[in-house]
Amino acid sequence: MSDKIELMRGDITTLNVDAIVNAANNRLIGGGGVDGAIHRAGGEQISQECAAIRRESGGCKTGEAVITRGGFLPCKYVIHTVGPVWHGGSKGEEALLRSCYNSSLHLAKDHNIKSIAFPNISTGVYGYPKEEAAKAAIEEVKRFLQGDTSIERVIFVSFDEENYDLYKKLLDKE
Ligand code: AR6
Repeated sequence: MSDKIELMRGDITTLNVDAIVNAANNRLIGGGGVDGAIHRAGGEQISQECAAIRRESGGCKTGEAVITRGGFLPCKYVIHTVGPVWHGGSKGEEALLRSCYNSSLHLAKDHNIKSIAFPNISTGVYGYPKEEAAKAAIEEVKRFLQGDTSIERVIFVSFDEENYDLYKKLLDKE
């Protein structure tokens, strides 16, 4: 495993890192899953900054990422990215999912972020198959880290056991 990549199981909102990534929706209005947990724990600052982005640009396109501060969360920033809804794989889902990781890491670099935690984007209500999602996520992060020395820590956070076991298997293979 790359010494910059870590895996943990648990709730991403508890992490004391520079940035956590949110699996958001296009309107940045909060929702269920990890998005709901982040908005609940982070409070008003996050929803107000999301509202400002919505007024300015309509929200966030699928595969892209925007940034807010962390409100009451222990992290400094939240990077909101919107994963693809799984439609069977022929609607560009993989490229969009890869783009979520890549856009989030670029935004992190632009904000001088050294440590960043990712949830398993799209693998909840958006229905992306977990193993394919994990492979794409790990490949994108590694590719980015190969060309970049500013980010020191990337943490994959799995909430459910199935995702955790998949990441463990894939990362241990390295
Ligand atoms: N910490 C880390 N991971 C979590 C947490 C948590 N607190 N809670 C859930 N997960 P999902 P999506 C995991 O559904 O599929 C929202 O309503 C969960 O086990 O949160 O990208 C948004 O507003 C799963 O593996 O996101 C969008 O409308 C992963 O997070 C939509 O859901 C992603 O599941 C986005 O769907």
